[in-house]
Formats: sequence, structure tokens, C-alpha cells
Amino acid sequence: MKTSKYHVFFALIFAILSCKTSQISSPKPVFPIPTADQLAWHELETYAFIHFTTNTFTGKEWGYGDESPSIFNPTDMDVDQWVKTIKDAGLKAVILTCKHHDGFVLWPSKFTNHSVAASPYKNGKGDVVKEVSEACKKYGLKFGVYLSPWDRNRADYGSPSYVEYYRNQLKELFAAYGPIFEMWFDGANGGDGFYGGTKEMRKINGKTFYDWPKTIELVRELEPKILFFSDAGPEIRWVGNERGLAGKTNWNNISRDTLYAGKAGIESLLNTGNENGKDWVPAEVDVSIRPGWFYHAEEDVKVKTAQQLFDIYMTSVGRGSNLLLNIPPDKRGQIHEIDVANLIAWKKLLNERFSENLAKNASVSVSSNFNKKLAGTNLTDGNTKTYWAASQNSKNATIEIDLNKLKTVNFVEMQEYIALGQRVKSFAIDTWNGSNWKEAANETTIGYKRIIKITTTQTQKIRIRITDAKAGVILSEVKVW
Ligand code: FUL
Ligand code: CA
Repeated sequence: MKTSKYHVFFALIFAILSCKTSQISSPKPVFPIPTADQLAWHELETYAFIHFTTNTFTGKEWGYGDESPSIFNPTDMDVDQWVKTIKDAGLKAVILTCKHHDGFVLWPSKFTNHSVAASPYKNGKGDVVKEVSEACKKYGLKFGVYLSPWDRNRADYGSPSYVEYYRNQLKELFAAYGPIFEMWFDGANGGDGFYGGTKEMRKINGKTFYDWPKTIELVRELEPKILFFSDAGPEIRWVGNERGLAGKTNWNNISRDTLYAGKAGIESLLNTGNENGKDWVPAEVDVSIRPGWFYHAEEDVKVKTAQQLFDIYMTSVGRGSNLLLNIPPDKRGQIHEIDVANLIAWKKLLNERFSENLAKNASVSVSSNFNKKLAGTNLTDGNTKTYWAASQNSKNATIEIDLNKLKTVNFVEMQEYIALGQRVKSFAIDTWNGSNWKEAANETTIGYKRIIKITTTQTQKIRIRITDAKAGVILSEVKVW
């Protein structure tokens, strides 16, 4: 009798305690949140785009579709050099234009003769998609594909049989060249083209013609981990411009049902996302190292410099987006020497500017804690999987970092623990001048990563004030450079 009473008593205490601990052991997510594959994608941060086709030889940006495969004739092709350069520049993946709007196909597809098989390249025995995908494996980079939906060569473009052709080619690509991490659906549909010799204007309904849900389902069966990029996602959205600029305010949230590929007038929404969006669809910044997407010799003098690439890094990765940097091979089939030099100089700049994290051995104090485990020290452990959380539902918080002595500070970098959703709506950064705090920046979102350039300052202390958030503040890392 007595024992069983005790039993009940202890069981009750235990139940109360464990219920309480499970409540406080970690904060609840704020939806939407990224999938595991999207989370891995965020960590890539920078990767390369390769635009290469008949345009490289005609000097065009958009081939009309009547180009003869005989002009595709790189004189000194070296795919290994492309991928090695990309790897040396610190990029983590390659997305190749397997077919651009002109319709010429870079692998020997059995569904068309308008391909590399009809070209002089390796006497028609070449396969650029295979070469690039294999070089990516060799250098440990991920491989992605671009297959233009718009096809100015095909006679049946605009009719249902074309959609079948497009899907057949996707099946070929995903069967033979995987694993493929990202699939790029271009929203461009300019209208006029060769179209098997009819040379006319053809308009399609961007919302319905391609029947994207079915195509996506088909590809997902072949590659369950695939991430689709388009104006409308579903996994990755266009950033709304091709100048390298993510929004200063950049939500990963957006509502997919307000978008579709090619829809007009959505650029600014794509650029900033929507704080109250229902879905997690992060922005990818696509921009070329040259004025054009394809190589043109006359643009050799206009290759973006290391500093220009650094600025783009700051307005893409530094604003919580990924950077897809286009590096187009030349007529030899190589990345031009100027591009190589600028890429390596850019990598050097990044290494120099982000080499010494002054916050690493600094002392951190935070205004509140969710619990003991989710402490402020998690902010400076160099591990993005550990995080600090402010006390439950605290929508504002301060983090003070004492660098122990006067240091020259240029950049402050912050990361939210986005596995639990994006939260921060506004924040400010202060530096300490010995007697007062001085505001150095006043900004909005953080997201996966935010790097803020502050006026170069000698300071011993840095303070981050989170002034508003959608829910309790959670950050995984703070770095000071
Ligand atoms: C655009 C295309 O029209 C350009 O040629 C290029 O491929 C760029 C990445 O996407 O929509
Ligand atoms: Ca951490």
C-alpha cells in the first residue's frame, strides 16, 4: 500500500519533470523550414554556371535555332581545366547548360540529331555532359544541369509532342549523368525562332504549356534529392535580377502559389521574399563573370575583377543567398586566362578578408538564454549545428562580444539556425569607443548568413542588438573579421 503510493508519487514527479524538460530542451520551429536537402544546399554557398554551345562560336547570346552543328568545334577543349579552375576558386558545384534556347544538345541524345554527335568535336564521338559530370566527380564537386525549356530549333515547339521530347531528354540526363543536385528551369520564352524552318513567332502559356508538376514528379522519381530552380522554385527561386544582387531584406519564405515560371512583374517579390510566405524557397543569385552569359572575345576586357566579384559575394552570400557564378569557356574550349586570373585573385581576397575570426576566442555575453545548453558560447564555436537561443519567445536580444583588446574590425558575420525557421526581422551592430556604444549598422534580415561591412574601426567590443523577430531569436554563429 505504502510502496505503491510512493510509486505513484515518484511517477508523477518524473512525468512532470520530463514533460518540463522536453518542453524546454529546444525551441519549436517557426514554419516554413528548409528540407534536409535544402539545408545542405545552403551550405554550398558558391558554385559555377557554365554556358557553352554554338553561341560560343557564333558570338550570339541567344541562338536562333538554325545554327549548323558543324560550327561547334572547340580547337583545344580541356574540361579538366574548367573544373580544376572552379575548384581552385573555392566553388562547390557546376551547373552546365546541356541545351540552351537554340536547341543544340551537348550530349549524344537519341531524341535529336541537333547535337554534339553531328559536330566535328571528337568526330561526333564527344559528350560534353559526360566529360563535365566526370570531372566534377574527380574534383569532388556537385553536378547540376540546365535544360532550356524554350527550344528555337524544334519544329514541334509549342505542341504537346515537344513537352514529351523535353521529358525524354530529362530522362536521358538523369539516367546517365547523375547524381545531379540541381535542375535549372529557365523562364525565358522570347517567341520567335527557326522552329524547323518555319521561322515564326510562337507564344506559349508559361503557366500551363510545360505542365511542370508532371515533369518535376518524373525527375524526382529518377533523382529523389533533386532541387528545382526556377522563377517559382519549388525548391530554389530566382533572385529577380542577373546583376548579382539579393535583397538587403531577404526572406527564404515565399508562397509558391503566388508564382509561376515566367510570370511578369514578380522581380521585387523574388528579390526580397515574403516574411509571411508559406514555403521555404531560398533565392539563388545567378550572374556572369562577363557581360554576356557566353564567351565573346571582345568582352575579354570586361571580365569582372577580383574586387567586383568580392562585391557580388557580399550582395549574394553576404545577404543569405547562394551565388551561381557563370564562367563561360572560350572557342578553344577553355576558361580564358583573364577569367582564371580574376577568379584566383578573388579567392585570395576572400581568404585574406575572412581569415582571422576575432570572435573565436572572445568572451560572449547574451541578454537571455532559452536554457543552459543553448548558451552564448555556441555562437563562437565555429559549428553551425550548435546554436544559442534567447529566452522563450524573446523577440529582441543582445549579444556582446569582448575581443579582450583593441582590434581592427571590418566585417561582422551572423548566421541564424535556419533548421528552426528564419526569424530575425531587424538588428543593429554597435562598436565600443572606450566610453560609449556607437551604431555601426542598422539592418533587417539575417537568414542563413549575413555579412555586414562596417566602417573599419578600432574597437574592443562589438554588440549585436536584435530589435525584432518573428519568434524567439536563435543564432548559430557570429564571426568578426
Ligand atoms: C536567362 C537566359 O535567357 C540567358 O541566356 C541565360 O541562360 C540566363 C542564365 O538565363 O534567362
Ligand atoms: Ca555554433
